[in-house]
Amino acid sequence: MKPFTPKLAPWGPPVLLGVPLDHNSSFLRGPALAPPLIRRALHSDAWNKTTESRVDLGVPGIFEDAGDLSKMESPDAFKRIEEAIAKIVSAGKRPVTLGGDHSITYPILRSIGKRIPGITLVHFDAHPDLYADYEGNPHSHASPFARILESQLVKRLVQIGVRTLNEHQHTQAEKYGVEVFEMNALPDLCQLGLAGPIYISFDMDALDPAFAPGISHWEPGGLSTREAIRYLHGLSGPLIGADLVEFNPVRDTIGITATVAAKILKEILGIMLRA
Ligand SMILES: [Mn+2]
Repeated sequence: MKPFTPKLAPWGPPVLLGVPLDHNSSFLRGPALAPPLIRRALHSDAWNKTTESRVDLGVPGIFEDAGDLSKMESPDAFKRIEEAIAKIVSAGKRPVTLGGDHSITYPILRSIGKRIPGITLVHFDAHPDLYADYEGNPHSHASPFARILESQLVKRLVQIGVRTLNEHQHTQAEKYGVEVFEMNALPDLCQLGLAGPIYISFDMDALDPAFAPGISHWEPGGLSTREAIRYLHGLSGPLIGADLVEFNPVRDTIGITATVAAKILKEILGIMLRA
Protein backbone atom coordinates (compact mmCIF):
# COMPACT_ATOMS: atom_id res chain seq x y z
CA MET A 1 0.00 0.00 0.00
CA LYS A 2 1.02 3.59 -0.57
CA PRO A 3 2.26 5.64 2.41
CA PHE A 4 -0.67 7.30 4.11
CA THR A 5 0.24 10.98 4.39
CA PRO A 6 1.21 12.55 1.06
CA LYS A 7 3.40 15.59 0.67
CA LEU A 8 1.21 18.50 -0.34
CA ALA A 9 1.86 20.50 -3.50
CA PRO A 10 3.62 23.87 -3.06
CA TRP A 11 0.79 25.65 -4.89
CA GLY A 12 -2.05 27.81 -3.64
CA PRO A 13 -5.17 26.08 -2.38
CA PRO A 14 -7.95 25.03 -4.75
CA VAL A 15 -10.99 27.33 -4.52
CA LEU A 16 -14.47 26.01 -5.35
CA LEU A 17 -16.65 28.42 -7.30
CA GLY A 18 -20.22 27.58 -8.37
CA VAL A 19 -21.35 28.99 -11.71
CA PRO A 20 -25.09 28.36 -12.04
CA LEU A 21 -25.43 29.25 -15.74
CA ASP A 22 -27.28 27.03 -18.22
CA HIS A 23 -28.83 29.38 -20.80
CA ASN A 24 -26.25 28.36 -23.40
CA SER A 25 -27.53 24.77 -23.33
CA SER A 26 -28.93 23.71 -26.70
CA PHE A 27 -31.27 20.89 -25.61
CA LEU A 28 -32.27 20.97 -21.92
CA ARG A 29 -31.89 23.39 -19.04
CA GLY A 30 -30.93 22.13 -15.57
CA PRO A 31 -27.15 22.36 -14.99
CA ALA A 32 -27.66 25.72 -13.19
CA LEU A 33 -29.15 23.68 -10.32
CA ALA A 34 -26.00 21.57 -9.94
CA PRO A 35 -23.48 23.43 -7.71
CA PRO A 36 -25.27 23.10 -4.32
CA LEU A 37 -26.08 19.44 -5.02
CA ILE A 38 -22.44 18.62 -5.81
CA ARG A 39 -21.38 20.36 -2.58
CA ARG A 40 -24.01 18.51 -0.56
CA ALA A 41 -22.79 15.17 -1.93
CA LEU A 42 -19.14 16.16 -1.32
CA HIS A 43 -19.87 16.94 2.34
CA SER A 44 -22.20 13.96 2.86
CA ASP A 45 -21.71 11.86 5.98
CA ALA A 46 -22.12 8.77 3.78
CA TRP A 47 -18.37 8.75 3.09
CA ASN A 48 -15.15 10.04 4.59
CA LYS A 49 -13.25 12.99 3.15
CA THR A 50 -10.01 11.21 2.21
CA THR A 51 -9.30 10.93 -1.50
CA GLU A 52 -7.82 7.87 -3.17
CA SER A 53 -4.53 9.83 -3.39
CA ARG A 54 -4.59 9.93 0.45
CA VAL A 55 -5.40 13.62 0.83
CA ASP A 56 -7.79 14.38 3.71
CA LEU A 57 -10.11 17.08 2.36
CA GLY A 58 -11.54 17.43 5.87
CA VAL A 59 -8.41 19.28 7.05
CA PRO A 60 -9.55 22.90 7.64
CA GLY A 61 -8.26 25.30 4.98
CA ILE A 62 -6.91 22.59 2.66
CA PHE A 63 -9.30 23.93 0.03
CA GLU A 64 -11.57 26.97 0.01
CA ASP A 65 -15.12 27.60 -1.17
CA ALA A 66 -16.03 30.96 -2.69
CA GLY A 67 -19.73 30.07 -3.00
CA ASP A 68 -21.81 30.59 -6.13
CA LEU A 69 -21.86 33.50 -8.55
CA SER A 70 -25.25 35.24 -8.70
CA LYS A 71 -27.45 36.54 -11.53
CA MET A 72 -25.94 34.30 -14.19
CA GLU A 73 -28.91 35.08 -16.49
CA SER A 74 -27.69 38.64 -17.00
CA PRO A 75 -25.83 39.72 -20.18
CA ASP A 76 -22.60 40.43 -18.28
CA ALA A 77 -22.36 36.88 -16.86
CA PHE A 78 -19.24 35.91 -18.87
CA LYS A 79 -17.49 39.12 -17.79
CA ARG A 80 -18.27 38.41 -14.14
CA ILE A 81 -17.08 34.80 -14.44
CA GLU A 82 -13.82 36.09 -15.94
CA GLU A 83 -13.40 38.60 -13.09
CA ALA A 84 -14.16 36.05 -10.37
CA ILE A 85 -11.58 33.63 -11.81
CA ALA A 86 -9.04 36.48 -12.16
CA LYS A 87 -9.44 37.24 -8.46
CA ILE A 88 -8.68 33.61 -7.52
CA VAL A 89 -5.72 33.25 -9.89
CA SER A 90 -4.22 36.63 -8.96
CA ALA A 91 -4.24 35.54 -5.31
CA GLY A 92 -2.08 32.55 -6.31
CA LYS A 93 -4.97 30.12 -5.79
CA ARG A 94 -6.43 27.54 -8.15
CA PRO A 95 -10.05 27.74 -9.36
CA VAL A 96 -12.21 24.61 -9.39
CA THR A 97 -15.47 25.63 -10.99
CA LEU A 98 -18.76 23.77 -10.58
CA GLY A 99 -21.06 24.28 -13.58
CA GLY A 100 -23.33 25.09 -15.11
CA ASP A 101 -23.18 24.16 -18.75
CA HIS A 102 -19.96 23.86 -20.73
CA SER A 103 -20.14 27.41 -22.15
CA ILE A 104 -18.51 28.65 -18.90
CA THR A 105 -15.16 27.10 -19.80
CA TYR A 106 -14.51 29.91 -22.32
CA PRO A 107 -14.66 32.85 -19.86
CA ILE A 108 -12.74 30.75 -17.30
CA LEU A 109 -9.92 30.11 -19.78
CA ARG A 110 -9.99 33.73 -21.00
CA SER A 111 -9.05 34.62 -17.46
CA ILE A 112 -6.52 31.86 -16.74
CA GLY A 113 -4.98 31.67 -20.21
CA LYS A 114 -4.07 35.37 -20.14
CA ARG A 115 -2.27 34.90 -16.81
CA ILE A 116 -0.65 31.48 -17.12
CA PRO A 117 1.17 30.70 -20.39
CA GLY A 118 1.60 27.29 -22.01
CA ILE A 119 -1.48 25.52 -20.62
CA THR A 120 -2.27 21.94 -21.63
CA LEU A 121 -6.05 21.62 -21.51
CA VAL A 122 -7.19 18.06 -20.82
CA HIS A 123 -10.85 17.81 -21.78
CA PHE A 124 -13.07 14.83 -20.86
CA ASP A 125 -16.28 14.79 -22.91
CA ALA A 126 -18.56 12.72 -25.15
CA HIS A 127 -18.54 15.77 -27.44
CA PRO A 128 -15.69 17.80 -28.95
CA ASP A 129 -17.65 21.09 -28.40
CA LEU A 130 -15.83 22.60 -31.37
CA TYR A 131 -18.77 24.04 -33.35
CA ALA A 132 -17.91 27.42 -34.89
CA ASP A 133 -21.36 28.28 -33.52
CA TYR A 134 -24.39 26.18 -32.68
CA GLU A 135 -27.80 27.25 -34.00
CA GLY A 136 -26.41 30.78 -34.33
CA ASN A 137 -25.02 31.00 -30.77
CA PRO A 138 -21.20 31.36 -30.75
CA HIS A 139 -21.31 30.98 -26.95
CA SER A 140 -23.31 27.74 -27.08
CA HIS A 141 -22.19 24.93 -24.78
CA ALA A 142 -21.29 23.16 -28.04
CA SER A 143 -18.69 25.83 -28.96
CA PRO A 144 -16.39 26.79 -26.02
CA PHE A 145 -13.31 25.02 -27.37
CA ALA A 146 -13.60 26.76 -30.75
CA ARG A 147 -13.56 30.09 -28.87
CA ILE A 148 -10.64 29.03 -26.65
CA LEU A 149 -8.52 27.87 -29.59
CA GLU A 150 -9.20 30.84 -31.89
CA SER A 151 -8.20 33.10 -28.98
CA GLN A 152 -5.03 31.02 -28.45
CA LEU A 153 -5.66 30.68 -24.72
CA VAL A 154 -3.98 27.26 -24.41
CA LYS A 155 -0.95 25.54 -25.89
CA ARG A 156 -2.55 22.13 -26.35
CA LEU A 157 -6.04 20.69 -26.29
CA VAL A 158 -6.29 16.95 -25.58
CA GLN A 159 -9.81 15.49 -25.68
CA ILE A 160 -10.63 12.12 -24.10
CA GLY A 161 -13.87 10.13 -24.37
CA VAL A 162 -15.27 11.68 -27.57
CA ARG A 163 -17.89 9.62 -29.44
CA THR A 164 -19.85 12.17 -31.49
CA LEU A 165 -17.31 13.55 -33.96
CA ASN A 166 -19.11 14.75 -37.11
CA GLU A 167 -17.60 16.18 -40.28
CA HIS A 168 -17.75 19.86 -39.21
CA GLN A 169 -16.11 19.20 -35.86
CA HIS A 170 -13.52 16.93 -37.48
CA THR A 171 -12.60 19.83 -39.77
CA GLN A 172 -12.45 22.19 -36.78
CA ALA A 173 -10.22 19.73 -34.86
CA GLU A 174 -7.81 19.57 -37.83
CA LYS A 175 -7.84 23.34 -38.23
CA TYR A 176 -6.86 23.94 -34.62
CA GLY A 177 -4.61 20.90 -34.13
CA VAL A 178 -6.80 19.33 -31.44
CA GLU A 179 -5.65 15.91 -30.19
CA VAL A 180 -8.98 14.05 -30.17
CA PHE A 181 -9.01 10.60 -28.56
CA GLU A 182 -12.27 8.89 -29.28
CA MET A 183 -13.75 6.12 -27.13
CA ASN A 184 -12.79 3.54 -29.74
CA ALA A 185 -9.10 4.46 -29.40
CA LEU A 186 -8.48 5.58 -25.84
CA PRO A 187 -4.87 6.64 -25.22
CA ASP A 188 -2.35 5.59 -22.64
CA LEU A 189 -1.67 8.81 -20.75
CA CYS A 190 2.04 8.06 -20.35
CA GLN A 191 2.45 8.14 -24.14
CA LEU A 192 0.85 11.57 -24.54
CA GLY A 193 3.79 13.43 -23.05
CA LEU A 194 1.52 15.74 -21.09
CA ALA A 195 3.35 18.52 -19.32
CA GLY A 196 2.17 21.13 -16.84
CA PRO A 197 0.62 23.53 -16.36
CA ILE A 198 -2.47 21.36 -16.84
CA TYR A 199 -6.10 22.47 -16.69
CA ILE A 200 -8.91 19.87 -16.58
CA SER A 201 -12.33 20.45 -18.10
CA PHE A 202 -14.56 17.53 -17.10
CA ASP A 203 -17.98 17.19 -18.75
CA MET A 204 -20.02 14.62 -16.82
CA ASP A 205 -21.25 13.14 -20.13
CA ALA A 206 -17.75 11.80 -20.77
CA LEU A 207 -18.97 9.04 -18.46
CA ASP A 208 -21.35 6.41 -19.76
CA PRO A 209 -24.95 7.36 -18.88
CA ALA A 210 -25.15 4.03 -17.04
CA PHE A 211 -22.83 5.61 -14.45
CA ALA A 212 -24.01 9.21 -14.68
CA PRO A 213 -27.57 9.52 -16.07
CA GLY A 214 -28.04 13.08 -14.79
CA ILE A 215 -26.84 14.84 -17.92
CA SER A 216 -28.60 16.61 -20.79
CA HIS A 217 -27.20 14.61 -23.71
CA TRP A 218 -27.21 10.84 -23.15
CA GLU A 219 -24.46 9.30 -25.28
CA PRO A 220 -23.97 5.60 -24.50
CA GLY A 221 -20.59 3.94 -24.87
CA GLY A 222 -18.64 6.23 -22.55
CA LEU A 223 -16.02 5.98 -19.82
CA SER A 224 -16.66 4.11 -16.62
CA THR A 225 -16.20 6.11 -13.44
CA ARG A 226 -13.10 4.01 -12.72
CA GLU A 227 -11.58 4.66 -16.16
CA ALA A 228 -12.07 8.41 -15.66
CA ILE A 229 -10.47 8.31 -12.20
CA ARG A 230 -7.56 6.29 -13.57
CA TYR A 231 -6.96 9.05 -16.13
CA LEU A 232 -7.17 11.75 -13.47
CA HIS A 233 -4.68 9.92 -11.24
CA GLY A 234 -2.35 9.50 -14.23
CA LEU A 235 -2.05 13.23 -14.91
CA SER A 236 1.26 14.72 -13.96
CA GLY A 237 1.09 18.19 -12.47
CA PRO A 238 1.00 20.92 -11.76
CA LEU A 239 -2.75 21.20 -12.08
CA ILE A 240 -3.64 24.86 -12.13
CA GLY A 241 -7.41 24.59 -12.28
CA ALA A 242 -10.43 22.54 -13.28
CA ASP A 243 -14.09 22.72 -14.11
CA LEU A 244 -16.79 20.10 -13.64
CA VAL A 245 -19.75 20.82 -15.90
CA GLU A 246 -23.00 19.57 -17.43
CA PHE A 247 -24.39 17.68 -14.42
CA ASN A 248 -28.14 18.10 -14.93
CA PRO A 249 -30.04 17.37 -11.68
CA VAL A 250 -33.39 17.42 -13.54
CA ARG A 251 -32.44 14.07 -15.09
CA ASP A 252 -30.79 12.64 -11.99
CA THR A 253 -33.84 10.66 -10.98
CA ILE A 254 -32.15 8.56 -8.27
CA GLY A 255 -29.55 11.14 -7.27
CA ILE A 256 -26.53 9.01 -8.18
CA THR A 257 -25.01 11.53 -10.60
CA ALA A 258 -24.57 14.12 -7.82
CA THR A 259 -22.46 11.57 -5.93
CA VAL A 260 -20.49 10.60 -9.03
CA ALA A 261 -19.81 14.31 -9.70
CA ALA A 262 -18.68 14.73 -6.09
CA LYS A 263 -16.42 11.68 -6.42
CA ILE A 264 -14.79 13.14 -9.56
CA LEU A 265 -14.45 16.47 -7.71
CA LYS A 266 -12.85 14.74 -4.71
CA GLU A 267 -10.27 13.01 -6.88
CA ILE A 268 -9.51 16.21 -8.83
CA LEU A 269 -8.92 18.06 -5.53
CA GLY A 270 -6.79 15.14 -4.34
CA ILE A 271 -4.48 15.23 -7.35
CA MET A 272 -4.26 19.03 -7.22
CA LEU A 273 -3.13 18.86 -3.62
CA ARG A 274 -0.70 15.96 -3.73
CA ALA A 275 2.94 16.83 -4.36
MN1 LIG B 1 -20.60 16.89 -23.54
